[in-house]
This record gives sequence, structure tokens and C-alpha cells, in this order.
Amino acid sequence: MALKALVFDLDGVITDSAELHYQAWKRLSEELGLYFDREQNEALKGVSRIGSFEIILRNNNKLDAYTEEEKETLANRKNEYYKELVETLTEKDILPGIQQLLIDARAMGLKTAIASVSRNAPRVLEKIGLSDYFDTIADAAKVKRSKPDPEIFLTCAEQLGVDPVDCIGLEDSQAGIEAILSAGMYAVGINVTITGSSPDLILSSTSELSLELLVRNYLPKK
Ligand code: B16
Ligand code: MG
Repeated sequence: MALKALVFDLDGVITDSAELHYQAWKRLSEELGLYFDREQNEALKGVSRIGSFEIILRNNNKLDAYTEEEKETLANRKNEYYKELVETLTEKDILPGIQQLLIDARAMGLKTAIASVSRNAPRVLEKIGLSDYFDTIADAAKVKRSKPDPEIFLTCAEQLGVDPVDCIGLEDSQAGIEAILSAGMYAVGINVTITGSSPDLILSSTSELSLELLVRNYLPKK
């Protein structure tokens, strides 16, 4: 047993796409006359597209205002707004410390994966110039159970051909931390508001990350 792979969440760990999700949801909310602010946006981190829309509707006491089909159409409209914003991303939007960590991980022979529930993850990585740094990206469209279920992290380990116990998972959401821990991986929480299980290692920013720090702290779960 030894460290073999790093499995990364995308939004909030690799780049701060939460701001772009916020702007896209805000535009849709204004069109629909719904209240939405940055504080509410915090609760959407790591939540699926349709799940996010339902949270906004619930906050407005409008959960029953639309049929499933209408909700799908409106969430797709938000996604078009989001995709327009994704096109403005550049390598300047990579969070501090991430690129060096990926370079060092590669040099040490570690595998790398993306465990993001975003269906736009491959395009986001392309825009920030990091696609080539990852061995695999879990297909969010195929993952049936969202975080805190471990499915997406287990899928990454399987796609990499490594035992989950030999992986470090990195996340910025509580649901993501629960998912990593349930997958049996070592959990690194970055700027997480802890409301449940604690990550094995707590950092306040990606700028604190380094491969040396991860290797020094990593302890396999069995
Ligand atoms: P999409 P992560 C998540 O990304 C975001 O945090 C969340 O706000 C978003 O609703 C979700 O992806 C789905 O994204 O609409 O692009 O498929 O944190 O899992 O990388
Ligand atoms: Mg996240």
C-alpha cells in the first residue's frame, strides 16, 4: 500500500467556477422573478444542476411552480448561460498551488483524476489549459448517485486502476468530503465549512497545497 493517485474535485479546488455558476443562476433567477444571492449560491456547491435549481425554487417557496419538463428546460437555459461564461476562462483562473502540485504529482509517477459532478468539467479543463494533466475524468452524466455517495470517487479509482485506499481525494464541499471518506480514500478538505465528518487534513486555501505536504500527511485507511 502506497500513495498512487490524487483525485480532485473541480469547482473550488482546481478553479473557482462557483462564481460563474452564480452569475448564470442569477441571470435565470432574474428572468423568472426569483430571489437568489451569493449566500444561497454557497449551498449549490457540489450539487447537481437540477438539484441546484430545486434549491433556488425551494428558497422562493416555488418548488411546485414548474413541471419536471419545465425545470429541465430552465436548468438547460442556465447551462447555456454558464457555458458562455466558461468560454471566458483562461489559465489565470487556475487556483494557486494547483498547477505545481499537478506537475510534481506527474514527476513522482502519481495518477490524477477529476471527480466533478459538472458535465462541463472537460471544457473547463480545456479552457484553463489543464486537460493534459489528468489521466481520467469521471463522466458526470453516467454517475447515478451524487456526493455524498462515494460513487464518483470510486469510479475515478476504477478508471485509474488503483485501490481507493491508495488515493488522496481533494474537495471543498462537505458532501464531497463524506464521499471521499466513504470511498475509503484519505480526505483533504480545502476551505470547507465543516458540518459533518472532518477531513483527514484541513487546509484553508489551495495555496497551502504541495505534494510534499500531502505525502508527509497521507495515511492509508487499512
Ligand atoms: P454542471 P464540482 C459542481 O462542480 C458545482 O459545484 C455545482 O455548483 C454545479 O451545480 C455542479 O457542478 C453541476 O455542474 O451544471 O456544469 O453540470 O464541485 O463537483 O466540481
Ligand atoms: Mg467543489
